[in-house]
Amino acid sequence: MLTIHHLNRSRSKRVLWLLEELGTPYTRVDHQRDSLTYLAPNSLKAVHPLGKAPVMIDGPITLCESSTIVEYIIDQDSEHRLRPPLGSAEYYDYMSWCHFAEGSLALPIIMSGLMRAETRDGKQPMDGYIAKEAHVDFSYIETTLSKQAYFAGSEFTAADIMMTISLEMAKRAKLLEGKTHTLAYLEKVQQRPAYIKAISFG
Ligand SMILES: N[C@@H](CCC(=O)N[C@@H](CS)C(=O)NCC(=O)O)C(=O)O
Repeated sequence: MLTIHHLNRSRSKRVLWLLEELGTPYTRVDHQRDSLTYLAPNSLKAVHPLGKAPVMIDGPITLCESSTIVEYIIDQDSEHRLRPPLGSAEYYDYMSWCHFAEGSLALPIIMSGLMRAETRDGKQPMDGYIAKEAHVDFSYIETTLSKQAYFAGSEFTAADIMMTISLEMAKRAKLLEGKTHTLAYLEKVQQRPAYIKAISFG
């Protein structure tokens, strides 16, 4: 049975909604945001180092990222309902929108929320939020790369291509200082012939 760690007023609603649509059985564990900072409680950090919701646990598998959890749940469904057939044009539209939601769209929405908080004698100023996010995310990345060669384990995958470009931006923004494993990883993947060929195109 799947366990979903749910935080009130959060993206874990996506996962609960999907499970309800499919009628997939699950156990829900509730966590409550701090009423002042609106941050997640420490109980979520005990479940996953990012301390964010949603988190899904299924036996030995613990997953964060709502989009990954959504794919996992649909993979388990015998008819793979609510996902167009793999390889169809609709499937790639589906994938684009799933990535768009957390990739392109999240930034302007979060930035506009932060700008509003900043101009309202915010209890949680923008700098503090960004520093906290950067610390949590880059520590998580550093720990991951201290234990394994690539993001998805011992083999290079497209997840490394996705992450490398983001890490290059982070490095330019001086967010990787002191992150020795992450910097070594970057140097390693940047030596791949296909990477070198890709950057030769400008
Ligand atoms: N990209 C992640 C975002 C996870 C995330 O930021 N979750 C928020 C709730 S929507 C959270 O747990 N925030 C509490 C905190 O950062 O303390 C996903 O889609 O699951």
